[in-house]
Amino acid sequence: MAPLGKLLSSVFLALAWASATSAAPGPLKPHTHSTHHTRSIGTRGLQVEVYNPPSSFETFGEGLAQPESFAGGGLSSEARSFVSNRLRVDQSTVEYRSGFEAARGTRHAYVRQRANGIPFANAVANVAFKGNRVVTFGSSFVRPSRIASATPTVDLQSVLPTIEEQLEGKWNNHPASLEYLARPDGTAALAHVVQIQNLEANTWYEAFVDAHSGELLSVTDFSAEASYRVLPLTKQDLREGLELLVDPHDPLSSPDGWHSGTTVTAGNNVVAYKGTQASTTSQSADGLVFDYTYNTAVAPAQAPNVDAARTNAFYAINTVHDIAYRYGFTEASFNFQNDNFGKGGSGNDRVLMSVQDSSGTNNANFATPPDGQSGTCRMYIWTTTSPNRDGSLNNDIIVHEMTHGITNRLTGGGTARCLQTTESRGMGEGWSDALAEWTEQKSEVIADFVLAPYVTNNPAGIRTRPYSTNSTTNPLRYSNVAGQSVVHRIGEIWANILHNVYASLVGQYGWSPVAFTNIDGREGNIVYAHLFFDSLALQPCNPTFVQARDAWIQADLNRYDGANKCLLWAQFASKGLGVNARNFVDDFSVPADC
Ligand SMILES: [Ca+2]
Ligand SMILES: [Ca+2]
Ligand SMILES: [Ca+2]
Ligand SMILES: [Zn+2]
Repeated sequence: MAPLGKLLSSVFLALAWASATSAAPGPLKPHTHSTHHTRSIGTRGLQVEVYNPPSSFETFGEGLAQPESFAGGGLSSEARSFVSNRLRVDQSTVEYRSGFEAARGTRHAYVRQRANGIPFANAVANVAFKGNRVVTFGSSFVRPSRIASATPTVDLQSVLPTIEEQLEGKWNNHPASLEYLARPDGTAALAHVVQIQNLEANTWYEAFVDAHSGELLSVTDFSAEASYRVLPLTKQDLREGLELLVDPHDPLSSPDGWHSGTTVTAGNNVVAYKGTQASTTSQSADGLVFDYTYNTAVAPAQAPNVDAARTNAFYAINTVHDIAYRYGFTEASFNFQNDNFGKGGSGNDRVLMSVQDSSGTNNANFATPPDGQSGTCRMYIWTTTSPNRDGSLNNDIIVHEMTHGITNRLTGGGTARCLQTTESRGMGEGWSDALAEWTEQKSEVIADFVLAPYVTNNPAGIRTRPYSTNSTTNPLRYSNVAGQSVVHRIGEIWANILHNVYASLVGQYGWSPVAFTNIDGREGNIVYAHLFFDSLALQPCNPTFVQARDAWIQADLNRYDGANKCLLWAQFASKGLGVNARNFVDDFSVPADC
């Protein structure tokens, strides 16, 4: 039995709540979306219902003046005074937990409910002060119908093996604690709180174990990962095999994740769909699992292939978004996002990724309107094989298309009007091939690159020649632009020049396996990507080959103090883009100081 004092404080709490003002949350509600979440755990699909009491929230504009008696005690004291007064509960039931002072003098305090000297895990409140006035107040404090005894009758050690077995992990030795847990039936349970982790499965839970029954009451999932069966971006196409990737999003580039609260292939950066934007792929299991295999024996449009296609397209566009973000294609530089998180640029323009689009075959395209309007990518079925093949399982096609969006937005400041001449559109095709090639490198080995051999089942791919450092394999030069009006053929000339620039930089500085997320390395593939993105924003509207070359040279001066000037000139000049190149007449000379 609990000591008398503790019983009294429980009684006091219940009475206090009976006279609470409208500021307090109302009676506990039946099951609702905002308070309950059923979590499926582990390989056996254990169902655990997680409950959080409803939160009230009030905003006070210019703020509520606080009584003089509250002031001057510091944030902890002021917050506890306000909360206990506002909710009409004893100050001993309000425990200060944390706080900080933000920009412009706003002070934030976080408190939690306490009973019998023990804190609640899920009954909390937050107060913001501006000066000495309260500007907001949120609370999920509860009015329990019954509060369990503060003294455990089941000790943790005796039930730990069962909990570990249920959660398919092990206690990670983080000290266990004792907390109250507000329950959906209106009672407050006493819980042992213990962390259970499984390093192999990448799971990490905080378990709430009833200290009087030993029952697993609730869990906190620290990992919040998502998983997708896809072609990692370094793989070219389906022949290399799908893999289940866990949590591939880059938290710097996509701070709100890829789904923005949905459980389908739609989020802040892209919606991947077929037919209508509502026709997305749903998670295959709770917890943002998108695990769809691909059956090569049946047509792309047949299950499960369309789900595999939407999942891979969603993954690939998001991944290119995240990589490009690191290298400078951000909200402020006109990227594709619905929510720009207040970081500049125009939002509401995530990529609309139409998978197995019915408007064509044997191709793909990307339409780039100005910043603030969604880019639209149409991916088609390829019909030369039986069964047909799907461009959405060919990563270099997806990256090629997404790169059109990047180059059209970064050149000329987001107007989408600055890659419109034959020459600049041609280079647009080249940048798209070149970035696809860059993403599919797996080592420092420089190999010839063939674009999209899978969809046509043709080892020669869909361009006239491989991109190569061997000028017999690929003899294209600047002068080949003359008289060429097919933009993809012009693109091949530019992409082959960039292939040679890439090869030279990697030969000089080596290759980083983490270039997608670590942009600070000095390896050649990272240097290349920086110059690639930097030059796009520098070059003029509707650039020529000569101007695009000059933008690379200047980008290197800006970022690396010109450390690579002569390396770059050597590669450009080797393809006829030397210092005196103009009007599609080759020149092989480099500056005098190189
Ligand atoms: Ca995670
Ligand atoms: Ca994550
Ligand atoms: Ca935008
Ligand atoms: Zn293209």
